Amino acid sequence: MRRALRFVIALVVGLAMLAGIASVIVQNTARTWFEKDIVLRSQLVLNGARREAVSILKQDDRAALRELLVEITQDERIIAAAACSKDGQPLAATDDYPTNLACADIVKSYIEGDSSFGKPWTAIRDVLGVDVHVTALPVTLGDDLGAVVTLLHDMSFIERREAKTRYFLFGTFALLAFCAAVVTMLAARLSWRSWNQEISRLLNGVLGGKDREEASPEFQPLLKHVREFAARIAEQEGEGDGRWTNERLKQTLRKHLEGEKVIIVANREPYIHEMKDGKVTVLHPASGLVTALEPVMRACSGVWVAHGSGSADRQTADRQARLRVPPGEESYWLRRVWLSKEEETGYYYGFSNEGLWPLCHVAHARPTFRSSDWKQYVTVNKKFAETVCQEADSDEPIVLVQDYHFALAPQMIRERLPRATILSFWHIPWPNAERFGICPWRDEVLQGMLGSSIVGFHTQQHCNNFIDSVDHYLEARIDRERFAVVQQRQQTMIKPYPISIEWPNHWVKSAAPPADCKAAVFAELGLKPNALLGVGVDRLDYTKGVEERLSSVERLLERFPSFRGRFSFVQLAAPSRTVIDLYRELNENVEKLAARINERFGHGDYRPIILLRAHHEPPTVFRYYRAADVCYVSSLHDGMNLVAKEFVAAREDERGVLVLSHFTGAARELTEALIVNPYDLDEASSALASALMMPPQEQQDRMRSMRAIVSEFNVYRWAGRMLIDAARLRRRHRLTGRLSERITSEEIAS
Ligand code: ADQ
Repeated sequence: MRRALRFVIALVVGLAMLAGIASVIVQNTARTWFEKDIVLRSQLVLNGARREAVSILKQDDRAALRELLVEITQDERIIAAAACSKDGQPLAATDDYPTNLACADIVKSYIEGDSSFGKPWTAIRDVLGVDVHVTALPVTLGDDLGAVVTLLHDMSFIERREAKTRYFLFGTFALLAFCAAVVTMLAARLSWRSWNQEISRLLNGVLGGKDREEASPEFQPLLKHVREFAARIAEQEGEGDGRWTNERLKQTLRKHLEGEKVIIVANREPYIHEMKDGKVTVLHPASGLVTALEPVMRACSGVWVAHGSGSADRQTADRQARLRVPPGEESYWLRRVWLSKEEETGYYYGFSNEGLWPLCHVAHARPTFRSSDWKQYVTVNKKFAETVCQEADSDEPIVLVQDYHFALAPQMIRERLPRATILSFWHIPWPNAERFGICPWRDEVLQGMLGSSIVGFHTQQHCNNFIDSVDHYLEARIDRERFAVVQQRQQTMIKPYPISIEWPNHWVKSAAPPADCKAAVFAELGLKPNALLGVGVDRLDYTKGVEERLSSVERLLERFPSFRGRFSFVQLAAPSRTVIDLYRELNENVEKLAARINERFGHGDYRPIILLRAHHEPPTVFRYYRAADVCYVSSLHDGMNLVAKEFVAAREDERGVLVLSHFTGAARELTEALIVNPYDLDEASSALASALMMPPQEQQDRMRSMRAIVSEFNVYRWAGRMLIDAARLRRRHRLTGRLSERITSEEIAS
């Protein structure tokens, strides 16, 4: 529609210019015609009086001549007349004849003009500030020129007619422009709707496997491309068509990787056992990585190697630090790794979260690198690499190394298990080469990661940045066509795999209907039934833009007073990394900011900001997603952001609006969200206002389209694509391995 509008504006401007040009042309042509008309009229008038004029001239009766001229000026447009002798002397003139049109000049001009043929001489003269048309005509006596009669015409009627013509012309063009605009907008609207319907029908047909779907001739080329594209994707994904599910992921593992056990290495464990009031409780950590990988592990079985950080973790694991999870379902092993206080401080809080985390996020926090932290980082990576090797039950296991906590582990595992298939996934952004160069151990970090068979990022941009960093700092061959780094005989593919969430989502399945969730949340928060609710769900991390988010709510209430007393924003904020000063400061700042906004706009029971600073279990988080009118994800920089996708998954009712930061990986996929720059408080507050006022039909259209994306591009697809790529690499390595073994044995034999 915006394009149609642009077209209409261009059309109106074009027509206005056309009207201008047409008006000039018409004006000039009309003026020439009118002037010719005046001359013709003058000739006619004089011809009518010619006989009488000749006789008067012969008698040299000047009084009669003047009377004749007065009679001639009875014509409504002739304003004055004069008769001059052939030698330029005045013979007679009407009273109004201007003195500045002297007979001498007129007769001279007439004679010097084309008078030999008896033609009139014409001119436009200024008489007392008014344009007057002058026609000088001959009256002959035999062969001799008896006199020159000058007739003056009023030209103001020409100007009046020109103005009328201009007015009419512009009116016609304006009407034309209006009709064209209406027709264009209608045509755009109708064709947009029918194109949309046709394209969705065709895409549904192709994606749903109805390959024989009939398409109208103009859509045939498009359909051909879509089919080719779908076939290419299906080929890339290895297996037929249809949606990725946990079952399909299991089959992929069985078919392509011969049911090989998958070992995941991640800092965070999926289930943390905590001792609370003398009782052991299980916690699901607030972590995007866990949210994404846990369903994958439930589908693949295998082992999850993680730091055992809970206060009751030791007592719930066996002597090898292992236990079956999920509680009650027991589909895979959790292998806990015990870390000392110094190891945790140096490796986790220090090098990982004070060094690499701020290095990789553009969120205005300075990275801190300490050699003591680096030492612990190396030690802990070794510890995890050893644990992986203990857990591997073949010499070519499939290892999924997760995130920036384990940049060195891939190379360490490779040294011990050269035939292992190691997939590393970096869950946060990768900075540009210049920024990455800040890290004093940049070469070691890169070298460690290049022990992987595949290094994955959320976006192509992060892959490009990684390749550039390798190019800047290491001696390696970059194969830009296949997007791979080659060092000696080791090749590492660099590929984007945008992560997602499970679909169908088991937290959604077990949640109450949205209306019940809304009633429960409104009762919990003491909101009035007509209140409007916004939600934010985050670890309290400076990259998530929580301060900017609360300030946008403040700006909304400043700019749109109708929301005061009615709109509340609930922020579920899980305290995170509070050992680090910056995070403690953030906690305090957010609390102060919320209090200030509440002070400013709150009254009675009404609080615009409701800050629930705690870890919440997933059923609570999903209840809030389902109760909210709007969810605002305002990250200043985020690899993907799964909160956005969880909100979409939670809204089975196809209601609610997602306002999403442009600086998240998710913004590239969820284009039907209201995408904002979280730093621009005016833009963000306008988006919040639009979200709160959005008609239900538009909410449904946007939500439906985002749900289609998240369900299609779910986490099983993410894992499946990586595992299929891994299987391909394994096959290739086995073939080249066999080939080189054969060559070596033939060499030995000869
Ligand atoms: P995170 O930075 O942890 O992940 P995100 O992707 O938003 O961020 O996931 C957060 C998860 O924690 C969600 O599942 C959410 O429900 C949960 N959560 C948040 N706040 C909570 C709270 N108060 N209580 C309970 N649960 C809460 C990193 C990267 C991301 C990337 C993921 C996955 O920073 O960019 O999307 O990994 O790759």
